[in-house]
Amino acid sequence: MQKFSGFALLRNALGGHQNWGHQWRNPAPKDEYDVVIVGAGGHGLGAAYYLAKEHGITNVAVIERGWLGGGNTGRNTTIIRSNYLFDESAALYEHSVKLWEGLSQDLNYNVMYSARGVLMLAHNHHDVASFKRHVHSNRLNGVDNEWLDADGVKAFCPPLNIKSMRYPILGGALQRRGGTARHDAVAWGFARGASDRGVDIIQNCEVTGIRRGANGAVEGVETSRGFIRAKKIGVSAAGHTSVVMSMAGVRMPLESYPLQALVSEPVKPAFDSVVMSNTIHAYISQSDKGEMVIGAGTDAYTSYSQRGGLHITTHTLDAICELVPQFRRLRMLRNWGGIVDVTPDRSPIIAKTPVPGLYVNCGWGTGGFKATPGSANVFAHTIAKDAPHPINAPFSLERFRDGFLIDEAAAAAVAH
Ligand code: FAD
Ligand code: PYC
Repeated sequence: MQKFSGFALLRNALGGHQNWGHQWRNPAPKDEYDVVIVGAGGHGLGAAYYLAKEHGITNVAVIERGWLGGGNTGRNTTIIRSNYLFDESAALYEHSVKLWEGLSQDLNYNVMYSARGVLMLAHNHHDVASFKRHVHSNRLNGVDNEWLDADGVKAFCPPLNIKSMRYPILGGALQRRGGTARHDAVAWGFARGASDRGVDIIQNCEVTGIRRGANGAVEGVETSRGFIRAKKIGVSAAGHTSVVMSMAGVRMPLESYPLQALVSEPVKPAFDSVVMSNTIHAYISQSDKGEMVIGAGTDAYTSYSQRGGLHITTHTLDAICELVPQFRRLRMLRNWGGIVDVTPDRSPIIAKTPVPGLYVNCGWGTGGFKATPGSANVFAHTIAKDAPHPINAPFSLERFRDGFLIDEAAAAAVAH
């Protein structure tokens, strides 16, 4: 694999940047693999990377119906944080943040992780009580989070209007280690690292069926490029997980909704943190290109179309204009949607399934980007060992049967 270093940059600059090699191979599918992963988003590619790196399992294919990183991985607003309420979630999301902190070095690929602080705003007394509870719970779990009063919010993020609005800001919960990363780079970095270790990434190849043998175990996947035999199959298909799992006869406790985001025209650096408000349905940060990255809550109806209702985004822009009045004259550049897979308790499922050899990583809803390295890491463990890692053991399918729910609706921070 071509290494990125100061020296390599200099050498390639002298050559006019014409000599960089391809970052991953583009092979034809083999007849058989030890593991097939369905979905080349960050979670699927990351699982393949950790299967190869940590478990020595390299006869792996990641099968993607479109292009790698073209799903929610390439459509999200890149917020990273681990300020979830329950012990199980804190362990999972904090595992991920710790991996983010060293990911660029691990992959030798700059994922542009920027710990610029994530501030969650409180606009009413319920918000204040709820966020303070999160702060205390997080600190007990060793996760950084601090309460700021209204003046503290203003000092941390001066562009915010804290008083002259319908729901004034009463305070906020700040996780300073939270922030953002470059979404495409995460997919590309994992793809590069996995491919270099022997993983085949097969793009433009749709999984259309899952074949099971007489004993019920998986035998392989039917695809638009023919049948591919596999001893194990890991499904990481986000909004289309229910569709793929139904191919094996497994009904999932998931609903799929559109979630929209938009960006403004690029402007000079004006907003150096991430601010979220669940109560008035808006969140905002500034990308490295200068665009304001803005998002809303989910649309109210289930759908597989990667677009949503215009009234959702206009409502969010109303909220942004109240929060940061100086942005009233910004023009919006692009708007898009992704399909997010939501569980009844707003926590993910990373688990074995009732079908031998079939594993699933889904239910990330509006919040799985932050979890990409951590989830991929424990999903790889689950596939390799045919047993969950202690971190993802609580995130089983059976919890919906047995009632051990992990209700993170408040920490999801995006209304859905
Ligand atoms: P994806 O990247 O969607 O990958 C799944 C892949 O499976 C897709 O590429 C798809 O094409 C493929 N696939 C599906 N069906 C098949 C098939 N039959 N055959 C082959 N391939 C198939 N999370 C955060 O933590 N922070 C945020 O700020 C944030 N903002 C968001 C904003 C928006 C607008 C959206 C839509 C989501 C946001 N999320 C956020 C959620 C986050 O994007 C997702 O949880 C996460 O990216 C999921 O990653 P993934 O790899 O599981 O899925
Ligand atoms: O989970 O932090 C999050 C998030 C922000 C925007 C969408 N999801």
